[in-house]
Amino acid sequence: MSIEWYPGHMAKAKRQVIEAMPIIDVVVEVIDARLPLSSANPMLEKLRGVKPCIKVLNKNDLADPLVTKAWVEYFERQDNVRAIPLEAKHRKEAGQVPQLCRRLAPTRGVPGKTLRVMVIGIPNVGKSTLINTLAGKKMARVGDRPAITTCPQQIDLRNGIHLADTPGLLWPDIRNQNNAYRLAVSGAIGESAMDYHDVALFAADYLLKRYAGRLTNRYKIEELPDNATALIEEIGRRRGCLAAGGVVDRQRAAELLLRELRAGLLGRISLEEPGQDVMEALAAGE
Ligand SMILES: Nc1nc2c(ncn2[C@@H]2O[C@H](COP(=O)(O)OP(=O)(O)O)[C@@H](O)[C@H]2O)c(=O)[nH]1
Ligand SMILES: [Mg+2]
Repeated sequence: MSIEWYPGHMAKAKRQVIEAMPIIDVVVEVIDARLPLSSANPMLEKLRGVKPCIKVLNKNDLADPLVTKAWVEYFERQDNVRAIPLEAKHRKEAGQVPQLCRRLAPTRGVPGKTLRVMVIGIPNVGKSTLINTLAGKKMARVGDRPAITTCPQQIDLRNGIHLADTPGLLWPDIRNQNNAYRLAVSGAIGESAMDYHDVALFAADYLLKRYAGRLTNRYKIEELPDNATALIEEIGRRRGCLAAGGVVDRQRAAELLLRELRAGLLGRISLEEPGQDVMEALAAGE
């Protein structure tokens, strides 16, 4: 799962997206509904220019429905942009994507005028899953290598729409520490890249602030501690993550919290809300 981005990879991936763009009628940008900005590459806005775009807020099954609703409104205020929350492996939900493509490019998708669609996004957001669901069989490449061919093969969806079979691959902005933490919490970037306990501390701090009730429910902690370190200790104690001498094994407690959060066991949780990036930039004195 760990993704190593080198300048060479990035330049090549970007070039491939640029080369594919001229023939594309609608860009389908897949982002993670739990962290829509952190899981995007801001450069895509420039690369797609005036091309219409569908923001697929994927992994909607894991995200907080109220926050997702706010994100849909946020994105739909942008020109030429539509946003739909969905679960990529859900056939009916994914089926909304080609329908929206038609609405965004009404002159295409008729005989002689194929509507060409490309799925773009950072690693692990669900691009291949979405392509597989739309194609109806396993044909998209699985894995995170950038497209190998500069002229991607097209999948004929048999409704006037052609879908590039290799997703456009871009990278997240992990120079921003908060973005990097959110991506790590979501499972999008490899554990090797960050300290597990640090990532869990970030998650614990956020959960205490925004989803305290979920912590109480899941871990049966009536009086929640006021800080992330103490919370992880308490979760470890309650779940028997103990090392020799009966002290809490914080690493194991951290892993448990992250695993359960990612699996949706604390309920549907979003890690980012509209406007949060502005607040964070202000807090950082930028
Ligand atoms: N819960 C959930 N998991 C998803 C969804 N879509 C994809 N995934 C999972 O996310 C991981 C990455 O998916 P993949 O399609 O390979 O992402 P890609 O790197 O963008 O092509 C896989 O483990 C998928 O099963 C979704 O809608 N909900
Ligand atoms: Mg893939």
